Amino acid sequence: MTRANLPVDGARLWADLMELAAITEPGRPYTRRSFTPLFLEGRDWLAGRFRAAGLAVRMDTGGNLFGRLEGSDPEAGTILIGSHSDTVPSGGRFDGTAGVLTALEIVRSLRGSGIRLRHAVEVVDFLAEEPSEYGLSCIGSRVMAGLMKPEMLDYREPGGERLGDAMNRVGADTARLAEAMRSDVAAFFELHIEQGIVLEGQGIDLGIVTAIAGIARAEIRFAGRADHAGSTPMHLRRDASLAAARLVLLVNEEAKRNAAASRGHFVATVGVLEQHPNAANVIPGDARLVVDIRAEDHALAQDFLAMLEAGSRAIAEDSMVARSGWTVLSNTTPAACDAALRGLLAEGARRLGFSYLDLASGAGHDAAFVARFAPSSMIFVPCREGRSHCPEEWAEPDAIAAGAAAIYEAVLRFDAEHRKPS
Ligand code: HGY
Ligand code: MN
Ligand code: MN
Repeated sequence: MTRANLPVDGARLWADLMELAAITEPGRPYTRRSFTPLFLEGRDWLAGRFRAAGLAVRMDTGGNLFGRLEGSDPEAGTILIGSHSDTVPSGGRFDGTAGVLTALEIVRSLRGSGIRLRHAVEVVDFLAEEPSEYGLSCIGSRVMAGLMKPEMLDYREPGGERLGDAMNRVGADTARLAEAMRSDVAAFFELHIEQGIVLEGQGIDLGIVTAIAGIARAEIRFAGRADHAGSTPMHLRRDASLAAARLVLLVNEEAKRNAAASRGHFVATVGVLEQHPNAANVIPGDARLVVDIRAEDHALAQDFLAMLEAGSRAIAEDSMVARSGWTVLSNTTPAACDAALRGLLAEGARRLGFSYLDLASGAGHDAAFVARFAPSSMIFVPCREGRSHCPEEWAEPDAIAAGAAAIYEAVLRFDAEHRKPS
């Protein structure tokens, strides 16, 4: 898809994307994990780009980074555009960063064309959207939505650091999280790669997201007894890995059953599977699993959690081990995207001559948390073979520019039409 005369500079945007992608762990591209020195290096780079574009740079108490361009009407409120700059381990170059950098490109293009909106426009890089080593995702947007529970700040990463301390270390202020909550956001737009195969498979230029699946994550621990793998008779073993393997099977079988139940999008997997001491000739004494559940139907996800709680207890008993831990790490409801903003994105796509499709998101996004406090919308661009969360992740420059242009058009239209409720 190529369209001449887009209102944004696709080449400049692409150059930014590749420059930020180069800030990665050299040994496992593309990795810029939240709270790490590399993440902070990426943020410094972003802040520099925001300043170079003439934006006022600040960080809120939730650790979110903003670049702000004032509007002509201080009563009009703020149009927020952005995503996240942290990655999964060995992730891609576009998940999150495409949303932050298209936001920057949109503001640069508005300024470059001499357009002064009534609304202020803010580019945002939300803190730690990906599930971090502390066991929680969407940290910055969760704070903005007022949904960061105090006990979550005590979550610890394997080295023992508290999440709250890590947040303060990167510039947040966990003693003043409430100050990050906003009432001035009139609209939020997030561009993201689809991380699925629908758009590419149907040759559609853009996806307009209808709803974002709810995410539940549960941590389960089994405690058996480490013993000699060669001399311990089978009937005396208390093998934690046996219980773990049975739980993986249970998750897969029950998720497939739910997915076929025609109650909307439903998937689940065991994304974290650790056993200790993880040595060939030692019967694993301990196992730790984190189950990731996505559902459009919130009640179905709650039923699945209840099944997991009972099922893991039964598996432990049957495997002669103890279930030594059951924690629901997070449990968010599905989020609907704002119908009026979806209409503006569709109109923008039409005006630019792009095909588009309404579709739900199985992936979680900051937009789901923004939807708790402001009208929130997302536009998807195709990614090659639907691949994401891997170095093979790829999106075409023209596709990203098209998504940026559709948001640009929607922002102009929103600014012209939206009057703050008196
Ligand atoms: O896990 C997700 O759904 C998102 O990519 N963070
Ligand atoms: Mn992701
Ligand atoms: Mn993402």
